[in-house]
Amino acid sequence: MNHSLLLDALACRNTSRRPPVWLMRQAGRHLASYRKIRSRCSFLQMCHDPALIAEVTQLPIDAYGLDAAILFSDILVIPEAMGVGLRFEDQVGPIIERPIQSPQQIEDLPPVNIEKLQYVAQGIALLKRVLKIPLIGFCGAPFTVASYMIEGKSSRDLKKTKRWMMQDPVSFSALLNKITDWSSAYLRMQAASGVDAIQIFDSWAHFLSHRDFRAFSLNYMQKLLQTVNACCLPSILFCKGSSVFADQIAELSPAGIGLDWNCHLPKIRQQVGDRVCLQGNLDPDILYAPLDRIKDETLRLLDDMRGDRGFIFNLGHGIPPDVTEEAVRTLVESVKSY
Ligand code: 1CP
Repeated sequence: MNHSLLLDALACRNTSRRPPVWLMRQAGRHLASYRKIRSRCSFLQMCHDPALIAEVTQLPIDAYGLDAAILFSDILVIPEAMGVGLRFEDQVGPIIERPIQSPQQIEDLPPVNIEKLQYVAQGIALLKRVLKIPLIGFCGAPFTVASYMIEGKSSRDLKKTKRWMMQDPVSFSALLNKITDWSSAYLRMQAASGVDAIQIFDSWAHFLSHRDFRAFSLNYMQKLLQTVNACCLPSILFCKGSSVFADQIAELSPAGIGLDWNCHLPKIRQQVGDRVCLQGNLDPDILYAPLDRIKDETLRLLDDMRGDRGFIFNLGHGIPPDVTEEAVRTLVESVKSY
């Protein structure tokens, strides 16, 4: 893939009239075609089946003509491969069957065995045969993945995780190191299978103070970034909280920073200089607004970033599952016809 809007923007040299556009959670429940497949199998069955990985990854590309595909999978396939047990319950979300409750359980976690994630490599190989646009691979940031392994499910406040971090930072770091080792091997496997870029999701970074973000999240993402750099792929670090952590993230020199919707992107551009790509950052809930308002807000952001060679249009977090396809199409078409 020598030339694409996405890869140009990640290299800060997109000189076309518009930025590339893709959307976090583009392959999700808001799509009728997704819900149809999902009605006959569970979410995890979809994640484990290479043919379904390939099919579902392409659903939003066929529906909207986006500029990049993101691998259909989940950040929690790593804890699953680490043996803690995973299931997804409707209306509840992910459940870790044997959450981490003692330092001994961290010691007992198995060494990296990437064979367990071979189905992802097979899904990527199938996709690379047919996709004409870049494929983004991904994993979760070790801090966010650790929080699910400790909490055992989605949490509003990450109390167990932060209590552990405050009371016993040594064993907490041991857990982060183990997740980092698995994630590095996983990213190498994705790179070897043919992904064109990597995004790392730190969805719960905003629960951390400025200093703890560096100690317990950024330092581990830096290791993952080194892995991705060694594979010669561009990386995007997305953090919920990147509005406040952007300067710290920029210090690591990723190709791109994914911004949540709290910040004004031109201000972040001033802050971090022009050698890093910025991705974002409409409030995902704009997709509940009337179509003309969606269009106006999309154009406002495009005007804000007009002429910026390193800008990728996206939301500030994932597409909500209950918005209409018409809303998403309005957004994408407003970008593409800019
Ligand atoms: O019931 C269903 O059909 C499952 C819904 C669903 C989907 C479509 C889940 C469950 N995960 C996904 C796909 C997914 N997850 C992708 C696919 C590519 C895409 O289209 O974007 C990606 C990149 C993820 C990553 C992911 N999973 C994150 C990080 C990104 C983010 O949204 O912050 C997190 C935190 C998860 C955990 C997860 N997976 C699913 C749920 C319901 C949750 C929990 C979310 C929470 O705790 O609030």
